[in-house]
Amino acid sequence: MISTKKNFAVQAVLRTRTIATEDGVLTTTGTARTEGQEFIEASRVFLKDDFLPKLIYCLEHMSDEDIWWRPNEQSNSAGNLVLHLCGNMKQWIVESIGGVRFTRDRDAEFATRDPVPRIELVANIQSSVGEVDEILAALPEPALQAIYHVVEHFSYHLGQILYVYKLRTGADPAFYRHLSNR
Ligand code: NI
Repeated sequence: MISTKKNFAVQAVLRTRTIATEDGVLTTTGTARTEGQEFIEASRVFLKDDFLPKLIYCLEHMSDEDIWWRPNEQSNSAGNLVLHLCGNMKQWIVESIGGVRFTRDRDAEFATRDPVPRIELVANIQSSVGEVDEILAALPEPALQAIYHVVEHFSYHLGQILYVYKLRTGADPAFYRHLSNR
């Protein structure tokens, strides 16, 4: 859990973003000196402390059949979307910003039909987010556009995966229960 220490009053919206933890609010540290640094830190919080745990929750609460289920050939399975998120983060951040060579096979991310074991999917997304986080932690402030793309892209596909999770399990993970007064 990242604590809140507000040193100055900019970026209030990012700093007070709430996620669904039992005990409440997840924010940046408030120690960033520039808006660019605050943006980078907030992006790390989104990816590592907000999106990643939700994605792993879904994977751990679906069967392999659910993870690789697709409603039709035009729609991706949750498993394929996880492979796709890993490829996207490695290309845009790890290779483009971090300079670590990575040969992406984007088509294979969508084409894979042999179920990749859940444990491998989880390890893959964890290490991809971990590599991204390390690079962003050491980044002064360029490449905001790439970070913006990767964060919005992760959120977009996380929403699809959550939708599959609900369709297949009939369960509600209640990630946003803190926003409801019922
Ligand atoms: Ni995509």
